[in-house]
Amino acid sequence: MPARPTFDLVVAANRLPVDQVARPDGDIEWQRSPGGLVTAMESVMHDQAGAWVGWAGEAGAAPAPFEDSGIYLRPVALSAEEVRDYYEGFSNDTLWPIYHDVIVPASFHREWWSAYEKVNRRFAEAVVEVAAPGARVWIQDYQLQLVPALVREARPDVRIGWFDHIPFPPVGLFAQLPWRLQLLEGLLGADFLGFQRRADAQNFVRACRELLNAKTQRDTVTVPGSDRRVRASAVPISVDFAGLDELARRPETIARSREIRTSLGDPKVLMLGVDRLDYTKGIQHRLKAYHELLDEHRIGPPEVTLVQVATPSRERVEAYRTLRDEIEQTVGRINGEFGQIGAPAVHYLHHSHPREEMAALYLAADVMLVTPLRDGMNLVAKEYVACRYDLGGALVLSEFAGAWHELHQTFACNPHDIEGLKQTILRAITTPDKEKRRMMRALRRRVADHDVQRWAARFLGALDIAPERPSLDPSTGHHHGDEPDMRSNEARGMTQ
Ligand code: GDG
Repeated sequence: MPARPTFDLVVAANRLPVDQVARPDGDIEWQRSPGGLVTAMESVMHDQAGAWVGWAGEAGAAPAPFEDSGIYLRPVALSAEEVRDYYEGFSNDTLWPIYHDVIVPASFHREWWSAYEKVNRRFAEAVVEVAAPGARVWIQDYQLQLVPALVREARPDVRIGWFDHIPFPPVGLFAQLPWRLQLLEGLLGADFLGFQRRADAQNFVRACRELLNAKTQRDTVTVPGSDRRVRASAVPISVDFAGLDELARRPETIARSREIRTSLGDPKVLMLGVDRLDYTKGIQHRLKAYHELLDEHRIGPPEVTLVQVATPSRERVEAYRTLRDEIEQTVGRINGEFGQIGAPAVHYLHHSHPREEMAALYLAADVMLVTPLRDGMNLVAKEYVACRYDLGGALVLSEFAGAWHELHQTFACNPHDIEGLKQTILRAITTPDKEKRRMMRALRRRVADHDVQRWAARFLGALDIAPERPSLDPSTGHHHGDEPDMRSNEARGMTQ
């Protein structure tokens, strides 16, 4: 048997960046899923070979490891019960609600926790198997919070980073978790922990101080019972700006965006929402504001219309099934009351679309509605900006999205304030084009400069120097506290 290959860079994420598709002849093949994370990884993997550890998406035995476009993929098996308990259960029905302000109540089940522990152990074993001596290991997200400590236990030679794609909750909410200490100890196995916002990193540091009695200083936690230090700071994720900009400029995309507008009856104002169908995304709040605007005759079809893409998500979790029913009922009611023949008030699409179609939709939309109640970052907001090479469009953005801390020239809103949201939507419609172009230009500068390639480079740079030089930002040489986020936005006021 040939020796198993090992790699200097190992990524571990719940999902592999490929999907299994059955061919007509019954064979299966793998299709690359074009997420931002994959693009980011490709950008850091050209001069070093990398491996990716993750679940292939189907319950049962794992396929053998294989290579895809230069990345060694190491599948991890999950049984049907593990998918239910580790993934749908503990990850999506315990951690997800706690980490998103308990918008819906969280469920606590001890057998879910056991499955979470067991699966995290399996991921750690796979990482250990493919990591070369001294490798950099980059673990992704809330499904794998125990992996850092498990990898460290087996392999003190490797450097371990973890990135949190979702918010990290305030200690008052985090403390509800019966397994809060194990989760913190799991994460403290890392050398560097990256978060979307400074507030998330601060929540983590505070949880270590209050729940573990750990010594903390600014962004650094000293692991109790040792002198090892772990750094926790903000490295906000982004999108492949150049790739999206290029896609949006293609003649086919431009033609398709015109075609979309024509088939919608050439509305004066096309509004767009694009979300996974999730209760964190504020889809109901958005529909309520829209419904009231129609009801008050401030807007109406055929001049104004709304396209809502709600991509199917986590359909076996009860809260998601209920949400889908609620949203579909609301859409039906709005269309029943305000639609006209050939001109519905809401075009609701509950299926996913190819990336080319998404780019055409972004390019077609005059007003993009991004109104989450809580969101780690929200890539849709940044994708919209990256596609608007024409400087058209207006972005309505919730203060509760991580993206709001970076994207300053938006129509900012508090989605809980329905009256305020209505005003903001009207302002996004009526603000003169010249002003909107100025805003879009500023937004594009920000996203172009802070793209996903830079995010990955910053994360790995921080991992390389942590924790010896804890407070230095590798990309700018500035201290992290200098980052323009929350404070500058607060200074502007939230009413823009
Ligand atoms: C988590 C955090 C954080 C959606 N529908 C289709 C489609 N999409 C793509 C979008 C976008 C992605 O899915 C959704 O990303 P978001 O960032 O908006 O939200 P989450 O899925 O909740 O992601 C979030 C993110 O992780 C990254 O760290 O920003 O806060 O919750 O890229 O374009 N793509 C295609 N067809 C669709 O129908 N092709």
